[in-house]
Amino acid sequence: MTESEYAGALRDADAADVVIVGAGPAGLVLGNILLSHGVDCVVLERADRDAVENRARAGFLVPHTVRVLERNGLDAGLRRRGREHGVCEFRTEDGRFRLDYRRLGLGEPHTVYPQHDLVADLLGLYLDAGGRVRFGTEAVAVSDADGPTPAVTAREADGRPARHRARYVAACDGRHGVGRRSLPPGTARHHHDHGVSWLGLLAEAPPSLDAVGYAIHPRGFAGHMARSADLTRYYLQCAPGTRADAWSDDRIWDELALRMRASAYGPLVRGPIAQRAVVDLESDVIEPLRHGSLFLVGDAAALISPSAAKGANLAVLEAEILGRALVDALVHGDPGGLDRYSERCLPHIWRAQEFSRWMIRLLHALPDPDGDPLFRERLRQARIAGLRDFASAQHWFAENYTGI
Ligand code: RFL
Repeated sequence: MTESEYAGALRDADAADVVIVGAGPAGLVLGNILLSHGVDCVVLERADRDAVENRARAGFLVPHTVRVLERNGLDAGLRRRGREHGVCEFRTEDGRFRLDYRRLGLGEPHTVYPQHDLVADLLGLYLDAGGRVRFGTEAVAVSDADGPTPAVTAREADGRPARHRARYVAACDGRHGVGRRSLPPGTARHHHDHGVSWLGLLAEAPPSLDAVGYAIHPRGFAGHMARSADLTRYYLQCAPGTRADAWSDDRIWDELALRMRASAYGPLVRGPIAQRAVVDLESDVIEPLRHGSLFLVGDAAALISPSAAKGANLAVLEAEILGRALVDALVHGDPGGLDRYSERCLPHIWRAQEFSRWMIRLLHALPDPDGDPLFRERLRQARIAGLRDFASAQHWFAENYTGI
């Protein structure tokens, strides 16, 4: 279909006060909050329900996220199946040390709960409450965001185009979504490529240790994070440009065992590698997060490297701030919260970016074509020794690790 045929074939779909694009953690927390306050909304989601409920990603929820879910009545599944987690173990050429971070800093643990379980819970609650989701519907443009009735043009599940009119549009559709593409020219996107790539792995195997494992090895970083009794996420630093299928399962397990020094500290529990993807460690932030009646939330607002496990937590934080502001505007006639949305979220986003960057520098000697590699390596060693030796550094780490 040509562009003009496409525009000609447009039909008006059902209108809503708020059109939410994307059924990830951001879109579904927002949808549930709006629905519980009687605000009419619809979620447009490109994927089908099965794909949405089975997209394995994050797993470490900070205490603030748990509190948001609790105060909005969204925490039943997490309370039943989530597990508290409060220790990380660093393994380096100098030996290993553990930080019981739940007893440091703010004195709170993470809750380990796989993101796909959280998304399935949020979706079930939203649909049970009468919420509308249009699966298989890809938003292709946001128009009239400057005016009082913006619209989202979408390719519906039957392939036909439709226009969804709204008072407000919440783009919760990730970094490649339509929200970002609909911003006016000149909107700032601050981007940083950290120059490091990880092979992200999901193993059908129980966790190998009772801690988050961070291993620093001359061959590169390796990480271990529990997800559930029979699923574990591992990371292996790899050369940028590596193809995800370049390594066999056996090579992956051998390399993980080597870098995590399994011969000294205990074997890894092996199992099939169920998912693998190369993650280039990148960050970006859009400023501001609002353009007229269009709001960016979650990964659409800011992409953050997975080094400090903050992405899903920021998505939930922003969704609650926007949800409350939309309720104030649409139910109580007070648009002040919408005016402050960007300035309220951005300090949290930048703080998380700073800590994620600090974690990357803790775990890698970053490439610098003009610098002395040994100098940077020695700085990295000094950084981790500081974390091992100074109580003040450990408290700072814990506060940032579980804070948002
Ligand atoms: P999502 O989850 O990507 O959801 C966006 C949804 O939008 C849909 N979509 C569209 N729908 C309609 N029309 C379009 N044009 C659309 N374009 C996209 C998509 O199908 C999808 O359903 O974004 P959201 O809600 O902002 O949530 C962000 C989080 O998913 C993300 O930040 C985290 O997963 C990041 N992350 C982690 N975060 C943590 O807090 N803790 C962790 O331990 C953690 N581990 C991780 C991670 C991300 C990873 N990857 C995949 C980079 C581990 C990994 C490997």
